[in-house]
Amino acid sequence: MKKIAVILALVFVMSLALAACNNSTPAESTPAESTPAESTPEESTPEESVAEPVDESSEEPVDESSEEPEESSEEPEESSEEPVVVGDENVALGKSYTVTGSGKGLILTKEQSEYPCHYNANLTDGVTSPEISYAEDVWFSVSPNPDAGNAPGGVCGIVVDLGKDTAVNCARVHMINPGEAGIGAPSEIAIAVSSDGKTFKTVASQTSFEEGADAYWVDFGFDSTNARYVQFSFTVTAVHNFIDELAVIAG
Ligand SMILES: [Ca+2]
Repeated sequence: MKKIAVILALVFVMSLALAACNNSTPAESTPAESTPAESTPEESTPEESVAEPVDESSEEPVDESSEEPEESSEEPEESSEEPVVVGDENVALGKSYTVTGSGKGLILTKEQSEYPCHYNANLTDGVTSPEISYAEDVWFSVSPNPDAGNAPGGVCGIVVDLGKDTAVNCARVHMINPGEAGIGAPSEIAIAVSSDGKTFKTVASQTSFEEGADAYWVDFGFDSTNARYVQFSFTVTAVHNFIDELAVIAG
């Protein structure tokens, strides 16, 4: 009987031990469950990394699509500016003009100067020269010469009368600056427009010009405006500033 009692006691003790083990197992499994809980943020990390490429892929097409309309929107702007330069209706052709100072190009006789000259080319006859020449009236000298010049105070104003209010958007000056014989470029050319010939509004200007053996056009584009009078103002310091044609483009 004692043996049986001892066996029963052992069995009881073992069952207690097993019960303790069973209780501790779920206790240990709790942190084990927390482990997958910790892995949850890990799982969210791959989700974020997955979301990133999605965002990138979604941004790329958005950027491309957004750039395309911008480019396409620039094209019409460029094309709308082209007519300013390529317009071929010169509404100043054959029109009259006034010049400050002497009222004409620089003309000096032998009595007036050791360098006599006759630089009084017609500025609205449509005739231009591709190169430098000192022959009579091939070029028109804008000059601050105090005796016979047309730029009193260093500024020459030439006003072309178009005859009536006209929609214009570009003024042009044909000029040459070989950098020799006292021929320089103006320090500034400004364009102003008016309907009454009294009140002028400056619409364009330029302060830097080429130097070289070839003549060239300088274009002054501006927003289309109605004007009858177009003033070309030349600020000069050199003895001669050669021009031979002024044009005003309709547009
Ligand atoms: Ca001419």
